[in-house]
Amino acid sequence: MTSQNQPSRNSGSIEHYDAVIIGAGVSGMYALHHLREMGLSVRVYDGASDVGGTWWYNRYPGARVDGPGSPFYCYTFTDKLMEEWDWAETQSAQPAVLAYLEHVADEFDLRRDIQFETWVQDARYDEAAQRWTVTTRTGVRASAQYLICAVGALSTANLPDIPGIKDFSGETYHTGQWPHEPVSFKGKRVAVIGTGSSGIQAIPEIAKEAEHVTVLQRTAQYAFPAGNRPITPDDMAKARKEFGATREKMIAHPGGFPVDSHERMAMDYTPEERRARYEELWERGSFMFFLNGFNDIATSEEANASLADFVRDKIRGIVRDKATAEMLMPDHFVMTKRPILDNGYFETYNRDNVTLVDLREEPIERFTETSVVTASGEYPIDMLVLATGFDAISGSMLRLNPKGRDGMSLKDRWQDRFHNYLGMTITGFPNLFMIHGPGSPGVFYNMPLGAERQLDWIGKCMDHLREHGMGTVEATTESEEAWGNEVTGIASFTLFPRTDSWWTGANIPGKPRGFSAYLGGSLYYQRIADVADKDYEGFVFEQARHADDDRDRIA
Ligand code: N01
Repeated sequence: MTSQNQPSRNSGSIEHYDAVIIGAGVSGMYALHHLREMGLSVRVYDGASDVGGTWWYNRYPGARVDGPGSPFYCYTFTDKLMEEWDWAETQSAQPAVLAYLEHVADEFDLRRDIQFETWVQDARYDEAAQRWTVTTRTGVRASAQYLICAVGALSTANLPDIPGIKDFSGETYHTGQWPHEPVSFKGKRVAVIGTGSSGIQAIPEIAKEAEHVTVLQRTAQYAFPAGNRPITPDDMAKARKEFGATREKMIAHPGGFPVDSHERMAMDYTPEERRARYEELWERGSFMFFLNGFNDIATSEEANASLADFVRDKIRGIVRDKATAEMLMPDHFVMTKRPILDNGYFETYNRDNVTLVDLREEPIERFTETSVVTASGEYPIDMLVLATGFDAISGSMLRLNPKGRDGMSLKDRWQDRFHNYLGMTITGFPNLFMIHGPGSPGVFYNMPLGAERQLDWIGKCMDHLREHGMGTVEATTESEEAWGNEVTGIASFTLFPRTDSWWTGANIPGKPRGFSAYLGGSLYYQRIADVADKDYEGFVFEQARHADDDRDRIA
């Protein structure tokens, strides 16, 4: 392996590295740091002009962390960051998260190995060389033994194909591709499509400024009070002091959060006791509703109904107009679409300048230059905000569409199912590792911590190859098959697969439907550690065929 301080060799038009990383978001940044610390030469490519990934792109009004919150939406690999960074709110706003990530990049001098504004348009495996070659849109070519795809679980925008949408002449923005220049809603009639987390965060903010907001809702949603709170200097001092113990708690928790586990089941309590607990959690707000409520909400229809009824009553209590409140009633199992936290979303419908349109009653027929036309009417608008989500989990890998052995494309490999082993590797794609890919806990786990843990495993696997003189590691089809069955088997014990959501791929027309996240929580990390302990059970290795110095000739 080349040392991190040694410049990469450039033979004509191709650069050589030990590892190429695609993506400079939370995962790609840690990947770079970790692999560099191991002594590898590393190059990162990212289409954005700076670090941050999802936090660089999602700048829409109201965007903020909604998980259990800062100071825990952060890296844990060093105490240093915790010691020197002050968080101001429990659910940091997007600019604060981005500032933190920029600080991390400064602190670890990450940018010197990242090439920004560089879109990787091709990645293909060269069997003779046992290496990956990536080509960027600007014509840069690089070869590497390892390809780390830190391409983001929620980064390929879902742009709806609605007749006439391209003819609309007003401003159009997708929340996940929000402009860097300020967007003014003042005096404008704004239509918003989408009431997932992004729409529900953005709508109250847009409504404060716009002349009128028309919300085009396809699926009514449950949303819970965000309960965002300031973090005082005393809170920060305490968090710093306890960070070691907090980290241990995060590792022990099924979702990677610093919360005590519990065994409470909703159906063990009387309806009155359940309601009292829900009230208490509603008052407090935050993701604690799910982490500290009852454990059977996602598995028992009855338990689920008890919470769904509670939230529907809350919506009726908040929204004054009865007809609007009824349109806002969700009818799917609560929590089986990604839970949403809101900052005054339902209250927004009490404003005079907000109209809700139920697309199940009046579907969108088309856009004109100046309006959106539904089955029952025409709504003149000046601006369209698409909060329509993402081709999630597998979408960014498919957009990259790497070509593995025999030139096989990932699109072909994944035509009917997102075949993978341990959520990180794919048969036919040796030495390619995905972070937060299908088959991993991904979005069901504290994502910065999940990325650290996956990358630590990947680093050890790379060490194993080096120590044994191996050139490649690759999953077997049998291990992929068994892993796929394990993932769907765990999901089948829950209500999750029974609702259409981006978790099941149902939001993207034509996408194979299947629940692709590993729902076993922290058990996943035990599983991948066991595989490593058993000499990487389920993988095959090839001897290294070339010494480092042969690469120039081969490429
Ligand atoms: O996307 P979504 P999102 N016509 O897919 C609707 C994370 N996140 O960007 O439900 C009409 O959830 C679609 O309707 P339906 C978080 O994990 C985190 O909001 O498919 N409507 C839905 O209402 C989140 O879950 C934060 O029927 C159409 C909406 O658009 C994930 O990102 C903040 C449509 C899409 O909702 C994605 O959230 C924000 C069409 N053709 C997001 N197509 C944090 O706070 C789609 N819709 C950390």
